[in-house]
Amino acid sequence: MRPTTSVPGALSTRSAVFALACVLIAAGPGAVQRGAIAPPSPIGPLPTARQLAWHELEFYGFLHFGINTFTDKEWGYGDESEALFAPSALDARQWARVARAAGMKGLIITAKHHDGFCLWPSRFTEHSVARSPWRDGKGDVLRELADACKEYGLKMGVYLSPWDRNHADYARPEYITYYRSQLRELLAGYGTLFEVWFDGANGGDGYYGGARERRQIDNRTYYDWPNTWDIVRQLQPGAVMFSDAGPDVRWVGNESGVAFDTSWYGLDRAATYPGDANYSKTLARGRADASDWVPPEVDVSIRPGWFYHAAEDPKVKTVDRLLTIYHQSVGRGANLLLNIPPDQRGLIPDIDAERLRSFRQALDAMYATDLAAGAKASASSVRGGAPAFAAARVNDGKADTYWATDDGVTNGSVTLTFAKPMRFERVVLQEFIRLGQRVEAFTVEAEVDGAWKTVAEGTTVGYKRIVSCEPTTAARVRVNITRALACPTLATVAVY
Ligand code: FUL
Repeated sequence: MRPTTSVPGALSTRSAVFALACVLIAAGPGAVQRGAIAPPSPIGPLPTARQLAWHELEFYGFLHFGINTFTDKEWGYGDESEALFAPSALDARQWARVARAAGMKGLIITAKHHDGFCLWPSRFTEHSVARSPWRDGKGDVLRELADACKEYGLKMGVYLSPWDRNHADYARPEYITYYRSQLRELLAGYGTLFEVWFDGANGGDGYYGGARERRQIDNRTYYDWPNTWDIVRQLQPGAVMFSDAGPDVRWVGNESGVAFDTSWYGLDRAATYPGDANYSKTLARGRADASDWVPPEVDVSIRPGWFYHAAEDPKVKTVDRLLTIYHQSVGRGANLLLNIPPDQRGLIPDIDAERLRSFRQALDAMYATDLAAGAKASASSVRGGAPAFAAARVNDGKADTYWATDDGVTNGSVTLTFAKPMRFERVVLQEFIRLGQRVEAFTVEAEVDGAWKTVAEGTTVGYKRIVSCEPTTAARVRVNITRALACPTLATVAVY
């Protein structure tokens, strides 16, 4: 029967929807679910699930450790005797404790550096810990690290240098088979890995099984990367892969601990390859209109070198320097991979460990109280007028709710009103990156003595952006998105 309003007692479909809407509105804003007003359409390249999980890590450690630790070098030639590897007190649990106390979420270790020496007893070479005096040749650094990471709740990653100055077959096709066999060993043998690190340094002179010569390879073709990457996808589907050019995480283009001020996650993967000499100059900064989501990782050492050298003990970076690095990496939407090299004992030196503890304390003190929590939030406009996208989503403590504007509205502002004037010097912003990176420019204003004053400004936001200003006391703070690629989203505005 076709329902009509003229039949008493019968409800048309239209009026049933109307009645339901009345019930929802009467029940208050909490009852109106997102979906009533559609979220913004995603734009540009988008992060995969494994990349989203990676963004959330923000900060983790790098362990450069191996033959170089005992020869006082940065790059071993590949002819070093395995007998040199003799840490007197190696304790991976100490590494994990230091990392945890520093607030790191994981550790990535040089399972094999350019010299070819393996920190695990690989079945495919004799150039490994199995031939060293350490633990009578029965040790496995990777195993000990995996156990320690598990115990201390850290994630683990591996660095497996493609360049191998020890291997006789390097630069020949046979070496690729060897490299992949080693990779499989690592991927299958040590539990879940969060990141696999493919270094860009390649070719040149080396021992090469006694040949002692110079060998060049073609970066673009020799490694046949797509097929190596497939192995990682098969054996560790949750792991991101780092290289100069991705595929999941890209190099930031320098080793001094600084991400670009304007930092887009987009990179045209097809336009580059690991070891691309032009990469730092042209591609490292990312592009708004590129096709792939490949966010930058900032790798930097707490010391001048990557490996431990006693002579560098007085040169461990200061807390101030580490804080600057943090703000120029995590504060610019990149992740921070901070190298903390173990010494000849196989321990992270006290001086580094102490520095990291002080760094963490300083950071925790800086970000102890978010003044935005509990502030009243209002916005210039709200997407569809819907509570699901209201200003209050920026300070509800949830990363998966966000303020958004209507389609076509590419600027707007969120104002936070505190119960009383508050002194602050930092503002943290986060976009809801599942919908893409959208913000191109923003300013932060404070209402001082009744007048709005710009205290900070910036360009891209992405997963996280931290801007600082002169210490300012104000009862109201306003974040203006002045330019965006599409209607902007803000998941977080925090004030410290
Ligand atoms: C570079 C390497 O050559 C260094 O030795 C170090 O491992 C650094 C992280 O990457 O390309």
